[in-house]
Amino acid sequence: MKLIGSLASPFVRKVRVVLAEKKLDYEFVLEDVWSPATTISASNPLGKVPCLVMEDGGAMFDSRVIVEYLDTMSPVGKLIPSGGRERASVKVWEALADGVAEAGILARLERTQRPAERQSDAWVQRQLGKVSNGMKSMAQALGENPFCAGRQFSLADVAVGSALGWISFRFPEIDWRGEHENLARLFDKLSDRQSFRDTVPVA
Ligand SMILES: N[C@@H](CCC(=O)N[C@@H](CS)C(=O)NCC(=O)O)C(=O)O
Repeated sequence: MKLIGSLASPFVRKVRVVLAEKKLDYEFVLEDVWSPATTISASNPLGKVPCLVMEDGGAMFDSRVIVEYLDTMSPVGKLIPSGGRERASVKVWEALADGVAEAGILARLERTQRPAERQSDAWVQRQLGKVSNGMKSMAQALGENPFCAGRQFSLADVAVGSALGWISFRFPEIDWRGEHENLARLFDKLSDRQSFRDTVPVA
């Protein structure tokens, strides 16, 4: 199978970490979705990465669907509990982490993709407020637990690590490490894993 993605996207990173943790083989195809020459819409009509292209040519998106599928492909390193509250909890963590990254992306796009005179500072602040609230909520829910969803490494940690890594990469001025020491400890622990080391965001 083939993963179409970029080296900066937190959603692509989430999928790459899952592939590595589950020891699944794949070809990584880099795509610049912002280039006029991009062919991403041939695989994903929404024009976004990540997109997984399977052996039969079928394409799958978005990252939440892809990681759920990948977790069923091998019993190695199960990342999503099979049902009940445990499963829902991991999925809520993922939604929260993805939401933080999405809000950060919207704030950044406002600053990087629109002419200065048409940028809305109110919009940027609204999105950055979601980033800040989202991280506060993560820190509260994590408390002194070793991992996000209980005692075991799961997709919740993959999603949180990918989102926090992206925020540090694109918004180094946001001092989330100083505000939330428990999140910083978790992030440092996750960053030691080979799957995270191999996927540090690159511009
Ligand atoms: N909800 C999607 C979000 C994917 C996404 O926003 N990807 C960005 C890169 S970080 C993208 O491809 N953006 C291109 C665009 O919005 O046109 C997922 O989880 O896969």
